[in-house]
Amino acid sequence: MSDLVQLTKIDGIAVVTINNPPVNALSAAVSKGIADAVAQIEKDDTVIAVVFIGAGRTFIAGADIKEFGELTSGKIICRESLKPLLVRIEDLRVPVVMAIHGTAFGGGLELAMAGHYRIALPSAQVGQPEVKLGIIPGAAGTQRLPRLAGVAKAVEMCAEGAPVKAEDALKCGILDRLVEGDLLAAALALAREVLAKPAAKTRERNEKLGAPDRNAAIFAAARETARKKQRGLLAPLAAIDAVEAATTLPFEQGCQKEEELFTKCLFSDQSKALIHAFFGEREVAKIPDVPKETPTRGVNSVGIVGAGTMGGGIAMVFANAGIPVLLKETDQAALDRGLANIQKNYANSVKRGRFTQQYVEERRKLIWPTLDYGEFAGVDMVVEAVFESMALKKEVFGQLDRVCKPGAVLATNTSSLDIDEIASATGRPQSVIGTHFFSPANVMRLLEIVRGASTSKEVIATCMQLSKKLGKVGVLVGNCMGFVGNRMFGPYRREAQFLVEEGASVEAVDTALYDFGMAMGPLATGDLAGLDVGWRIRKEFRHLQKPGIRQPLIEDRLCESGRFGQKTGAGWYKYDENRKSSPDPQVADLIRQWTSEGGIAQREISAEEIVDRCIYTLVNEGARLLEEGIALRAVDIDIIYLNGYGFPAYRGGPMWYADTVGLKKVCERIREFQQRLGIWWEPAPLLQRLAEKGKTFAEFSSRQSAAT
Ligand code: 3H9
Repeated sequence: MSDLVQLTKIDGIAVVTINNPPVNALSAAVSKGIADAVAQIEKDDTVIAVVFIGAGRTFIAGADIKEFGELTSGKIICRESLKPLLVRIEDLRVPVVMAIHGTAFGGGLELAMAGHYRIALPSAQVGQPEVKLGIIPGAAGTQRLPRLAGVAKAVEMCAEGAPVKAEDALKCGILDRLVEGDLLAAALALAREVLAKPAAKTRERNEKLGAPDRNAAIFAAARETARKKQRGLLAPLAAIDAVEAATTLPFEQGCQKEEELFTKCLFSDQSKALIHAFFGEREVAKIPDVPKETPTRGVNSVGIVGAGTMGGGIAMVFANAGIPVLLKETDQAALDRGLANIQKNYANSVKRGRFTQQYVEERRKLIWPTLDYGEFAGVDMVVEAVFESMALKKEVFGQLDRVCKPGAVLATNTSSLDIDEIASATGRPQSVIGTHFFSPANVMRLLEIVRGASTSKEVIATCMQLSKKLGKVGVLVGNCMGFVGNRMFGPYRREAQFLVEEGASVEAVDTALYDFGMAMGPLATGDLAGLDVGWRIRKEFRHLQKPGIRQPLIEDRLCESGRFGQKTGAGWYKYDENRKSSPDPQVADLIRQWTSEGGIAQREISAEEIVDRCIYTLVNEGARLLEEGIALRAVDIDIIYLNGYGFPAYRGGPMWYADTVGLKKVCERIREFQQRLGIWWEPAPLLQRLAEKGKTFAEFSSRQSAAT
């Protein structure tokens, strides 16, 4: 018997304990351990019942995802199917009780469903989250789940992948009993209780499989929802097909259909990209020179300077994590406006069913208004969220330096300004760090954490840990204009504008990128964020522009004519009172007029060119950031783009996408653009080198990590 799976016997009941920390992933070795245990149980006539349980913090969080990567990359050539083993468990002549705590996800739930009874702690969760990895359940989950939970619930769980709380799982029939306290004792008691009852095999329970008419409506609605809410993803549709097979085919044939769909999904680029994103999200938490033993500072109270859109949103983020907030403004009217906005946002969350009224009231009580910096004397951390002006930020940090206690973390929510210059306004630059939240701060998952030249490792570790507590994905980046996300976004939006100037319509540019999978087109994004923001920055930095280099001309003109985007009802598009956009012929006329004045030739531009120019400019700038060390690894850039900029997760992020296309091909296309369009398209040196050597960004990053 392996260390990963232990078989013991308690009063005739065989107890199979899975012990593969941290999450008891069902690796090949664990499956082998379970198969060995089952073989022994099959041979042992004295066994009267069986209990399966997980050691440590969970039951089983699913198949070992790392092994999927090894399989699709050819490192291992075959994976033994779990299905026959599950049938053997289901066919055991004695009752089998699955005892669930923590999570029974993916293969974990599939194993649990092969038992005859399922008992769980109320805190447990079950789910088939495979679609989030671009695959579908592969061990008969799509066939057993509808037999336990009914067709509608099974379709929802397999196609959407959301976890289901124990209480709901009990209601829909996935679980048979919830217990408080000692789970093993309760499972043994249940096993004894059901000794005399014939064991119901899930695969033979057909009563919940429904009628064809009703099922047809369920599948049609699910497909429509999947196409809308999981746009571009193949796995949700495959999952629906597989559950449908459970309702039309006998179990074994249904399983075959599931296997075909599973294999197709597993070897798809989408699945590789989503698995990259899953591990990437965990990888970015690991900072090579900030080991996980680095001491952290406790953050149990926070001050926020500025109650505008960002400050208010950030206050909600901390309050939602249970951390009390002192929210400061310069005058009572601004403070009242900020608090009213917070109240409105919370009310909307209640209306949309995201939070309960009680939850919101409790959170709201954690936000305390103040006009006085003096009140920040006791807080553990301050986040400055004032207007993007260096002079103002330095003044704020000077004040904070005077009032805050030693050891307080002093963070700035700048989206582009120099952290070191801000830190220079204090006598403690080691405590100063950037925390770049994305708007709306209480919704967006990304948090760029910006390391200044003097920021201490302790402060970095504190903010990385805090990001998790706040429900954010924290990515550590270096200090430069725009950091990682915005430094790449600048060229991306610039290219979108050049395309419009050269003859592509506003809608054609946005549609091409939307169809590529971006949450929104670049021009519509500008309208949403406010075109005036970039316009002001460009005006401030115009003196730095090199003469003779092409600059976009239309957005500045739109701003000069008062078109700031959604907030003024007009930008690249026009907007009605509900902020619904429509193409504006007036803009098309203005563009024609301005480009003709500027002498820019017009031509037909394909969707392919639009996508290549916009996405490859992201990649090219990403390569520079990587070589400069501003981004630690290619995956850090990917995670930033997936969580902060609406890049489609099933393409894995810009750097992963480029690796998938092949850097040689990407570099050749960039050279083609360079010849035709000039200076902005000089290929990044790192990209050129990797392309020449036939390497990927991922390989470059893993070599860098190994070297540190
Ligand atoms: C599947 O089951 C297919 C089946 O149909 C069978 C087909 C035959 N594998 O997230 P955390 C690692 S597909 C390998 O930080 P938390 C994770 O990388 C699978 N590794 O903890 C991390 O490693 P490190 C379906 C895994 O408490 C460490 O464990 N299941 C796996 O915040 C801790 O993870 C899923 O999709 C895995 N399955 O969250 C569930 N899971 O420390 C995926 C985790 O080196 N997992 N790791 O960075 C999760 O959703 C979360 O990990 C969970 C715990 C909620 C369980």
